[in-house]
Amino acid sequence: MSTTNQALFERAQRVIPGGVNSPVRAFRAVGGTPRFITRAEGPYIFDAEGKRYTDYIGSWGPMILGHGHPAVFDAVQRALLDGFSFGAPTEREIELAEAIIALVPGVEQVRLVSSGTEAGMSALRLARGATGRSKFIKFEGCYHGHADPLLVKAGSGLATFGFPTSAGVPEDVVKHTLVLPYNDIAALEAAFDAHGKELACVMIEPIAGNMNFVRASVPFMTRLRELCTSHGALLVFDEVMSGFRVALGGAHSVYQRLIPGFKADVFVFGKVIGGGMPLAAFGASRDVMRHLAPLGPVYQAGTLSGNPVATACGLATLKEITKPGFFEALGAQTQRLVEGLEGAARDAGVPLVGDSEGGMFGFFFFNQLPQNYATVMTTDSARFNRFFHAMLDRGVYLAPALYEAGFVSAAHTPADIDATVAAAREAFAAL
Ligand code: KE4
Repeated sequence: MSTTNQALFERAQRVIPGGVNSPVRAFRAVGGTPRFITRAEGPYIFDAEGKRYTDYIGSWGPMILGHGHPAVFDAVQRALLDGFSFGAPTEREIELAEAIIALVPGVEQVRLVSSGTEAGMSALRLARGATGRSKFIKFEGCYHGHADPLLVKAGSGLATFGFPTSAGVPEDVVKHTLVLPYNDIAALEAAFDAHGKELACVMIEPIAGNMNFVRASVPFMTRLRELCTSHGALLVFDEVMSGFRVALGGAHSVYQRLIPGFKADVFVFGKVIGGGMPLAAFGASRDVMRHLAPLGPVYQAGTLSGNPVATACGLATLKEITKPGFFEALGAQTQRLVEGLEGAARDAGVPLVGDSEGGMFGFFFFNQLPQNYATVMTTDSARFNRFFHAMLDRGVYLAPALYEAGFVSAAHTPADIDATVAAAREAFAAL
């Protein structure tokens, strides 16, 4: 039955709130009708009207290999033949935990879960249980999933609605959550002066993809590490988006190169680690992880945690991205895209700046790279929305919100990148 995106959207809205199972998909920030995707292949996705788009969302990060990678498909198919879910330990969970530990210095043990929200929520509970403290710091513009204590000035989704917090989150659940401006050393020092010994942790997106693309500055990250160490607070790296995406060792490896001896304490992973299947993880030293049930008093559990099919998908994905040269090639393509967009904008007299690391990128209709959420939200959203639709009309699927990051996969060829830049040239001319 051939049908249109609009017809599907109307039907969906009758039975699913907003017609979507995750708010950002509803195109509320950019307007217009969401595309209902029927299938995907390599760097492309196809909508209900048979239109092809070059995909720069990649399921919001997981599809780093592109869609339908044969080795991943085979691994998932084989896993399915052995069973969908057992609710019992499997060797593959050990293999995935070992693979993560091998790639992330500082992680000695891992717990697998089913979503980034679950991983972030559990990492916070673990940090609180391990330190016996309740307060923690997060940063405006960073999003760590939708667990109540973390839904305070979240940077993803809520940023559009402008709600400082989500409805339904009782005041006393967020009273321990301190929200600071990103990259603001003075605010950080003041918060530690006031609450240092009460802080269980500081949770941060080291390269923030939920306010498009903002890097923690080296001085800020250096000071953050010092303050956490001197006050006994755990430094929690939320690498759900940046992990195995900006580099094989995630943003952590980027900051280890920039800051000698740098190490975070707790890590949160998702997206790429599941290869498109529901799988996420959190990890830390053995000394921190020993607080988790069944060893310790911090409870955490999950029916589908470490699911055998999802772990097969994640392992097959990891196997591909650890191949020599993978990130060099991916980084070069992503850089080519950003430089192409900047060049097209410059030739059209449109202020646009971009940045990228590995397979993750961002760009702003602005004259310099924002260093925090407040600045990101002053960038030209009307122009972004017009650009978004001009590109969508030309078969390029960018993130439908100016505060979201973009993703390039290994399946994107130089020709795909050049075609995207050509579409941008047309879009700028049309704007
Ligand atoms: P999930 O529960 O959506 O798997 O992960 C939550 C999460 C945690 N931490 C970071 C840094 C994240 O980026 C996310 C989820 N990212 C959003 C994109 N901005 C997912 C897309 C969506 O909400 O639909």
